[in-house]
Amino acid sequence: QAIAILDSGVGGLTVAKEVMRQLPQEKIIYFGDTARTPYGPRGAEEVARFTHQIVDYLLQFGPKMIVIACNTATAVALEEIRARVPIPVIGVIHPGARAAIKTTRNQMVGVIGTEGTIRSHAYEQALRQIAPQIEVVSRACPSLVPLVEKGEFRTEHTRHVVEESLRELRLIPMDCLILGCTHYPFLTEVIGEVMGPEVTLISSAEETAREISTILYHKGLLASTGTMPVHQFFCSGDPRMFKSIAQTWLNEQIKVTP
Ligand code: DGN
Repeated sequence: QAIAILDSGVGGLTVAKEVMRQLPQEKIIYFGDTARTPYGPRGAEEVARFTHQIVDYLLQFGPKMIVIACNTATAVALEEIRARVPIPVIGVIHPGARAAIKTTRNQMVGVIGTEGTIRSHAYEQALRQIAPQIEVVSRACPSLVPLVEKGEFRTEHTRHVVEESLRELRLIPMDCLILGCTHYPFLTEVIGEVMGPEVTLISSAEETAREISTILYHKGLLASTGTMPVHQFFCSGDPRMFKSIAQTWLNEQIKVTP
């Protein structure tokens, strides 16, 4: 039985990679909705509808768990999907918030994400529920996902767009910044350079993988020892760019089914 991971495109691969590292025996079935990316500018209802469709598609494979590796989809659909699906379902917002709470020293945390995620205030809620003293400053960065989907991680243009997107946040004395979109870890180097060394960048991938591990352990669902998983990748659009980005990021050859 596999762990099913979904995103609007290549972003969830940042979570998949961490799952492969922390849980090397687990098989992953990944779905990237590259034909309909980006989700950020879409309304909540539409993103929720797409997420339900992908979950239904993935359920055909009889997974043991579903990971909504997209903040935009987590913000609008996690609770509904949890309520209707009989297996564990997790999103990426709570793990990201938890990682920031562990990291911040000055209790001032920045959040960047898509318009959908920022509009939902899901991070503020997740952070304040656990640590009400934390001050949260958030900004939508709608230009970043399209750059990542095009594989433009380190170009001059990317640097310029990141600088523009983070211009106001740089003036705020936060000590950590949540990359509240699973696409953003592809831009870690540039974002790190722009924010400067005093700001720790938080990706939810590591903490999400840890949560998956804990749930599978407690439910007695960890893969049996000695299995060598063959992961499966699906995308709804042209598989060429997806495959090229995925192979470079995961550092392995993969097969992508369109
Ligand atoms: N990777 C998605 C997220 O974490 O919000 C965003 C993708 C998008 O489609 N804008």
